[in-house]
Amino acid sequence: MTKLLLETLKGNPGERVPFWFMRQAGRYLPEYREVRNSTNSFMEFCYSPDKAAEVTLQPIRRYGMDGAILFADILVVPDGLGQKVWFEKGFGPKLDPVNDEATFKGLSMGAFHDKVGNVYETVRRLKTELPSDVTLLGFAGAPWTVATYMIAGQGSKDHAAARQLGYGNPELFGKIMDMLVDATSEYLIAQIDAGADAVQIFDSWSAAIPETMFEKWIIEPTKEIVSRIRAKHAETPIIGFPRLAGAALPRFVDAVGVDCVGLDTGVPLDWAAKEIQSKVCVQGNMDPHLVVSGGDLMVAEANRILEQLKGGAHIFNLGHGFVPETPPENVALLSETIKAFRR
Ligand code: 1CP
Repeated sequence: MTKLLLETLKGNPGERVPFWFMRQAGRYLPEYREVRNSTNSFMEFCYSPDKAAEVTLQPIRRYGMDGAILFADILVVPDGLGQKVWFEKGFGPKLDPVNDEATFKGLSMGAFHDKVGNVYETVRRLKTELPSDVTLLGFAGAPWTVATYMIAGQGSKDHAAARQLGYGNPELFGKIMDMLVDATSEYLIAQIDAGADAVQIFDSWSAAIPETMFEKWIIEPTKEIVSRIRAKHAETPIIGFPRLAGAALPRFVDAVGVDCVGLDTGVPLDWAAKEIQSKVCVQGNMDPHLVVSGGDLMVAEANRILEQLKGGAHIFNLGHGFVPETPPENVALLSETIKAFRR
């Protein structure tokens, strides 16, 4: 059976616009919370193929998305490199910070694939369990975004610790980024080997970076990852998502060579149609907070997005992930609205 989402990524859109949602598996679903509550730690959950495959399938059963995103987290990569990573209830991720030569020495690729191998097993299971018309998406965080957590030891507002290390000790920062390029490339290639149809690289924190640093910290490492993936899997589409990159988006698309780019909620769509969709597939960009209130305004916005991007390849998605307070019935209405649209 043809996979509409995969075909659209390859530049062959059909009449219907394919869709999936960032954080489509997550706390807004009661069946997710049930599985989540049956595990001790979030990392253990990511490394449990049965549970991770189950929560990946849950939203597909409910809503019939065209794409299923592997359940895991971007912080699996630092964990695989030997950094201590854990999630604290009500706080979010915590890591033993890597911010000097001594802490950097604790990282290595040595045990990486053994440590994260259960994620590849989740992909293999999903490959056999998913309906044949659903595209299986693998993913990883981009080096810059993952480095912001590794260096600060937690999520942070302005990513001050990573920026300051990048400026103040470019040699050490460069070593961290190089290791992330190696690990992320191998990690994504292994996901594709295991059965992922396409992969997305999340650069959630690429906002407000000076253009010289955008080139070094965002474009160069992502471009290198894309070229290493292409050397092994030339046919597998790659989605880039440099969130909040704004006017730097066309440069990102041209330089990195992605097949599709995720648009965050603030990107004006007439501009995106002209400057980006004329070259590659675009994905996005409904405000996740509008799905909390739902109703006529959500339906009207969904139809506006679909209309504005109907001239080329478009995958409907959010501009960022669902928030936990999203009512599941609003996701149902949004899904039906997208399915009813014809280009
Ligand atoms: O207890 C829980 O259930 C925690 C919520 C949660 C979930 C559902 C976390 C913790 N991670 C995930 C899964 C996840 N994370 C997926 C797969 C599920 C899906 O999308 O359906 C994906 C693709 C991610 C990616 C991820 N993790 C990103 C990039 C995308 C984005 O949202 O910007 C980032 C930044 C993370 C880090 C992370 N993981 C979890 C938390 C609370 C955070 C911190 C976010 C922050 O700093 O604000």
